[in-house]
Amino acid sequence: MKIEAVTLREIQIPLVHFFETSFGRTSSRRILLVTLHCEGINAWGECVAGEDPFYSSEWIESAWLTLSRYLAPALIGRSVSQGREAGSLMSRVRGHRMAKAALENALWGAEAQARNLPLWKLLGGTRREIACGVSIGIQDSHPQLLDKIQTELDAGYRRIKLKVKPGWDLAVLEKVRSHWPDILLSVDANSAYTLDQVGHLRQFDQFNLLMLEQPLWNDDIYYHARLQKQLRTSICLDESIGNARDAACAIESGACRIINVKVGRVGGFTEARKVHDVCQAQNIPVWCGGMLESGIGRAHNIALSSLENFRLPGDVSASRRYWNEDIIDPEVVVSPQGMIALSEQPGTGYRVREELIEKLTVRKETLRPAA
Ligand code: OSB
Ligand code: MG
Repeated sequence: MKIEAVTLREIQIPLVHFFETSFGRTSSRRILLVTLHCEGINAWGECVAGEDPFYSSEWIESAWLTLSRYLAPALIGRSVSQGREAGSLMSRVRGHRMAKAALENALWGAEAQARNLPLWKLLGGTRREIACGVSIGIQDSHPQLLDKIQTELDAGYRRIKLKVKPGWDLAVLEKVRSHWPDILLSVDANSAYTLDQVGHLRQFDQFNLLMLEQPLWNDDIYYHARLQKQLRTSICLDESIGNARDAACAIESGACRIINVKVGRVGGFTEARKVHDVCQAQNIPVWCGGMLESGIGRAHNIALSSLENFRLPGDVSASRRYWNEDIIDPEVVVSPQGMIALSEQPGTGYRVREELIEKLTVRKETLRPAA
């Protein structure tokens, strides 16, 4: 399969409802999409870098520049038959894992199409359906949050995750637990606390949480290990895990008991599978995180979630929670039992709606081999 050209584009789409974390509120997304043009196959990838460098140092502008100057040129003109070959072609560039993942994942999709296989099978998945949870952002008021939780429970979701930060934590949890004493409930702090708040964090233990996600610094493992020793609640790491070595280190040091795998955060499917395997060997469950993806990234998350050690419900939920109209067909639907079925179709199993994408596109650049 020869990679003849790569198209980068930015689309803009409003979210159905704003999403607020400890680092800020997002109401509309700017999403960088890539298309690999490979001898008649067009394969799509999504870069999950945000509008701002707040969740990670990568953001849409750094990703665009790195893709156009370095990463796409490293692939264009090359004959590559497997998604896993992308990593070594791009390895000269340090970091920029979300930018790399967009291309690598598109290449895995191209390989699946070329081999006429569902992407999830190519990745080694075994599950025919995946369990879904939801991530609910910080709201303007407690009643608004309780309403949202009720809506998601009614829709069948199997785990509720709440964003927390100082001032939106213990009182919120008390209310939620008094309404729903038994639901599977977790919280995500996105690094909003420090180790000297251990006394405060220990109070989370009374709420029987499935996990406390990324309480401390985004790049830290060591102090999470110190914290985990003082908590009954299981810590889950998200931001801190950039590759399989980080996962091994976090597990060995006791920094967490659960790991959130985001394919963009670790640089693509190849590394995501390695993180999965390291965790599986140590009996640490993983689940698939989300980055408010469009259907293209969402379809990739679904395929990844079919691997065996994705044992907890992920943040992979229905298209309609995010978008009035998704850019794939069919859109992602979640059953009343809170499950998403894997498709038997070759590739991702979702058709990319190119006409709609064209309408949403605000910039576009096609990179071809230098003459
Ligand atoms: O920390 O998991 C996170 C969204 C943007 C950035 C970071 C995170 C999130 C989410 C949203 O929690 C998950 C989703 O896509 O629904
Ligand atoms: Mg998180």
